[in-house]
Amino acid sequence: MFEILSDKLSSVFRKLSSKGKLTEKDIDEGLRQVRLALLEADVNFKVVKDFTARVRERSLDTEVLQSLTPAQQIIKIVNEELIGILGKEQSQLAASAHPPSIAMMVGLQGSGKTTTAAKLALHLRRSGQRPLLVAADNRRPAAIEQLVTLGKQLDIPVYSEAPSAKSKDICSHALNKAKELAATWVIVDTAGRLHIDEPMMVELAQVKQVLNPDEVLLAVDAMTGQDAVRAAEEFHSRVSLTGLILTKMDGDARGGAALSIRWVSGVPIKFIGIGEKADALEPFYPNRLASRILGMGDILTFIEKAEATFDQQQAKELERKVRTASLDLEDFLSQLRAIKKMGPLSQIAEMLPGIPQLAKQLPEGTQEKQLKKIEAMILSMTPEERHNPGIIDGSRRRRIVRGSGTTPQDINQLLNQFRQMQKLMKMGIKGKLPKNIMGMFR
Ligand SMILES: Nc1nc2c(ncn2[C@@H]2O[C@H](COP(=O)(O)OP(=O)(O)OP(=O)(O)O)[C@@H](O)[C@H]2O)c(=O)[nH]1
Ligand SMILES: [Mg+2]
Repeated sequence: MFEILSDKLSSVFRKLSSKGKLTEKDIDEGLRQVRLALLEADVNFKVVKDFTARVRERSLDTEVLQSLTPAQQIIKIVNEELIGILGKEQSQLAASAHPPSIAMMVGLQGSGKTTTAAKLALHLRRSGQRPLLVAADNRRPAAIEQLVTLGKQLDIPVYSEAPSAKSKDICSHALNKAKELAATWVIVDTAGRLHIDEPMMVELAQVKQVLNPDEVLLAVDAMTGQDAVRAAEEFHSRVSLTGLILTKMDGDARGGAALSIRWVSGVPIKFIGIGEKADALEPFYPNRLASRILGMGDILTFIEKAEATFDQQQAKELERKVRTASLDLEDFLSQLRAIKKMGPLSQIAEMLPGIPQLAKQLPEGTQEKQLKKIEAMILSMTPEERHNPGIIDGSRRRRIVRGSGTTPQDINQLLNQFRQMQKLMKMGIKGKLPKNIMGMFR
């Protein structure tokens, strides 16, 4: 989503870095390009203005200008200010002191309320909660059915009534059900409209009164750009939101909504939706998104995913190997398999520094095939070759090609990738990568 913006910003920083000492003129020229890049990404103009003014003021500080690496200082400032407009700290769900805690999903039609309600329930259950989903969208019978089906798939209870019931009644009955089930969270799906209108707001206000929710979460479609920002402002003024969930962040929107909505509406972004599946929901971290935009890769998110996927034993062993830089192709294969379990490769790749470029070169849908090929090649190697790929010469390569049904180029590519990875590991050992990447296998 942030690729174009990210590319443009990198090129501005590269130019600044190549200059060494910077003058006010250099900074203004750099900032002019930053401003254009942000506007092109559909970021709200007020946000852009405020942001560039702050970066400019801080960059012109003599300490920055006279430092040995002014460009890097400026990148640091841009990073901090980006985090600022994205909301500074991570904003968590507010749980009630007296469970069940109650979250009400609101949003325009098609913004992702129902899907997100189910995702949220799954997220909560994974963190040890007992969620109950409530189908209070009685405008479309299919909407109730949709939530019931999602609940069945995830094995999460759903409270629903006939479509003729009033949503506020459904909600009050659902609260009884929650007590009966000893649920710790109640997540209520409500009806959307194409546009914000009076009947919807009246209904939401009624439901809110019955529920007295701890969280009123607006699902906003990140693909709709500044319309999403306007919707957030309006919903907030009518039903007092406690949080935003930006959905469809996996789409190819330019990112303007994500970069403006917190600043304009004043409501924190709590989660982002990154796919249609039930586990495609992530807590929102302003600092991680900022470093992703600045091309530093979202290492922390990656680590969390890795932590959830690798098992402990395997993790310990890998950590030892990373520490001693004795990773071999066998490990490479098991890592690739584990990474695949974490989600689509392109999504994972986007989170790693330097890899987004690489990910772009991977044609969509070839990942599965690619992995199979890699598997076949590694399986066609002798244990010695897997352990010490350096010994693979022309004749060994020909044997592997025959055994795996691939081409010599495939083998070379694999060996190159492997060498790259080893280099990365070695850099990590020398402390060039953030310490946290070492925690990835813990
Ligand atoms: N790619 C992608 N699709 C999403 C995401 N969240 C929701 N969707 C899709 O968006 C469509 C609409 O989602 P719903 O959850 O039904 O939206 P809704 O707000 O409940 O819609 P109404 O009930 O009609 O108002 C569905 O096809 C979802 O699969 C996301 O994060 N990424
Ligand atoms: Mg719905």
